[in-house]
Amino acid sequence: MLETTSYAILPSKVNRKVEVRHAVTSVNSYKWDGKVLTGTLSKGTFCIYFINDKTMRLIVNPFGEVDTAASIAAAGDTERMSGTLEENDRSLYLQIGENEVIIEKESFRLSVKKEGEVLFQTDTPAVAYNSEKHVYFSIKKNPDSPIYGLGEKSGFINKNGSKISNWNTDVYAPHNKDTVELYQTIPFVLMHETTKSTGIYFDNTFRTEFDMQSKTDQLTIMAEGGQVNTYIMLGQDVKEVITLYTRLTGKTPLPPKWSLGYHQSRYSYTSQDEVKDIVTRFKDFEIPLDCVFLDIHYMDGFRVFTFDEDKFPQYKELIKELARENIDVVPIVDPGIKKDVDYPVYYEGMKKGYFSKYLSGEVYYGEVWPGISAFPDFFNSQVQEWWGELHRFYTDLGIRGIWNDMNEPSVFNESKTMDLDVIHNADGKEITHREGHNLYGLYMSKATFEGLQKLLGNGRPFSLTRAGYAGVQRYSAVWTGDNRSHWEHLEMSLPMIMNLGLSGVAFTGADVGGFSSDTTPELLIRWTQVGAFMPYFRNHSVQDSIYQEPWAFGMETLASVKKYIELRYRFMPYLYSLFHETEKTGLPIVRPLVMEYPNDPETFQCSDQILVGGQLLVAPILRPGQSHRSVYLPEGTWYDFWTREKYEGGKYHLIVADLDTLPIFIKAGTILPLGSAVKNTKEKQDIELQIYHSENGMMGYLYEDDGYSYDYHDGEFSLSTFKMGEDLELRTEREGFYTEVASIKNIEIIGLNK
Ligand code: MIG
Repeated sequence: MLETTSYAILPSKVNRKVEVRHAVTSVNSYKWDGKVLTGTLSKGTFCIYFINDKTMRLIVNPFGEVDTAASIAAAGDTERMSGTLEENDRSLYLQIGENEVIIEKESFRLSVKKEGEVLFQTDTPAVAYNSEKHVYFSIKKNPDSPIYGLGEKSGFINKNGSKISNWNTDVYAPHNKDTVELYQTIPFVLMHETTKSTGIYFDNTFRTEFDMQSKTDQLTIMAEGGQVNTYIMLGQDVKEVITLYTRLTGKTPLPPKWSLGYHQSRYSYTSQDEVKDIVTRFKDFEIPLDCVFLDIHYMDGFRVFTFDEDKFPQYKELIKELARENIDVVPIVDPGIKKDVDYPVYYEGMKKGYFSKYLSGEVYYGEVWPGISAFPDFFNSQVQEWWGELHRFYTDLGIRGIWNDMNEPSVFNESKTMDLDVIHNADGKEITHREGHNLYGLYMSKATFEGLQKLLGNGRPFSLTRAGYAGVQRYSAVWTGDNRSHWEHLEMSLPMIMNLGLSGVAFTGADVGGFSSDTTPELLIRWTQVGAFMPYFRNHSVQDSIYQEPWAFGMETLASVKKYIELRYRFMPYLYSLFHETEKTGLPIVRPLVMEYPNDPETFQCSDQILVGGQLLVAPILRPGQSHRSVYLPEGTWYDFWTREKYEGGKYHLIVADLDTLPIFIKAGTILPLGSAVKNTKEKQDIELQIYHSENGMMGYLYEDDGYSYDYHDGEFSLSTFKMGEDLELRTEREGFYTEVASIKNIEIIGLNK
């Protein structure tokens, strides 16, 4: 209690601990098999190989043999490239592809060069450890260059100069710059310079810390256990590093189209009547809607895979009825299983030994919503299958999407989570919770997504998760947890979403309107404007807060909120096409400016503007009472989406944006496919092509398929490429067999002769 007052900083409380680190040096022996270099050091062992021309794996285990198995996250670690090895008194020289790796034998300092240029360099000592078996890996960094990544973190986009740790944590307290441990762990950073980008993926699931603060020219990564296990990606720019990183950890699969529509949620809509009422209002006000969420109150005593039949007596009919109106229902599913022998999920889980246990074999119990609960050991593939199959309860009702919460896992106790000495059984490999904690959410997402895939047959599932680890994008969309209805949190959501995207997680969003604390009409409008261009778009708020559905603040606010929900649907063809691109390339939907303009230092720290895909720039108002803001438009020509005014890039502009206006700019040369007004994504849209004139030619894409099935894997898609040159003739090339393509109803060239 007192710790939250000035008592926390009493002089007598300062306790400067001197930490002793031991360096790992000298290559004592080595073995080269033509692809993999292994060897012994002053303490422990090391291993180096390349999985492709631009990705090197370096493992150092100061305590014994290196573990070379690829983790669940690093699923793309399958190849080993061949090379040659040379040696002199001082160093080992590995030539692999175009890379020269130089390992100084005495210090174990390592660098990678290409055509004489240093691409990567460790510091000395490169590796160290301490008496608690923490391991340290130090590399050189440029004091002035930005560092991105680390997934879901608070603060601005550039992390250089800060110290950031990773331990999946449920944080209800207001998130701020110091709240670095949130729900996700993605131990990956991208160090960017105008001439090159380097990705460092530290694939160690223990609690980790990235220290980019203590020394201006050094990045030290610490893990509280395990080994130094890094993948170093040598890219020429940001895009290439993300491509390499998502080749390793996986890409975001194309989601069902309905999951890209507008979703309405609240903790909680507590009865079937309330759910119906919400949907009726959307209809009455003619606001597009794709999905309503059911938070924990739908359940019988917070038992997952049940309904409260007092509050939802006709839940089966309810879901069917909404399905007929093309509205999906997504229920929440938490991992905690109520300790109650009359509850079949608990009974079965106990009988089969599927809950997480201590070494003694005793089940771990922790308190969450349902009271004392047990926690499935998702690390085990039998448990994953069992869990997946349990979802038949939902899919039989017609449900096609699941929301996973509390999967850090969050427990109501002092440590906020499971005991660290619980042992998870990853198919025979036993790991402590201390090591596996950050993976719990990832494995739950895997179980959920793969279970739904089986149950839905040929349908694409939607899964949304709060906790995760690197690679989570393969299974789930991510929302950024319990933000608040604070302007600062609206502002922070931009760099947070951009850094998630730079860390491979493309399908993301923050609770629109803010989750806890009370929103205001103005904040709701501005937040809906931003939400409309986020990969995932859901309005959600906490139980005792003011209601924040689009109509909650009267007709004027409603009109503005509705305008932006409608705009989301107008941009749906562009967005869906982008998701298709993401599945292929791994590149995010929402991008920082630096991704498209890597040579322009003006973009390096831009936290308050986003690019949606490569051509659309959104510069929202993020402060109350403001109707003007400065907007940086990178090189080239840009058009204001609303006024169609032309702007020269490479400089700042003062833009006027009253409460009803979100500044949106389209790059000259873009062919933008927009869709006609619809009630939701299940209705077919007509297409309008807006062609933003450029003397250098114009181009755009439109990806279409049935929006739901996997038939597109078998060619049932249509990818149209539109091109226009000086003759102003529109040429269309089409790939794929999908025939029910939308009709193009209108083509307009913007900016001609202006
Ligand atoms: O706060 O299920 O982040 O979205 O509404 C406790 C209730 C648990 C946290 C989630 C929030 C959700 C809430 N949950």
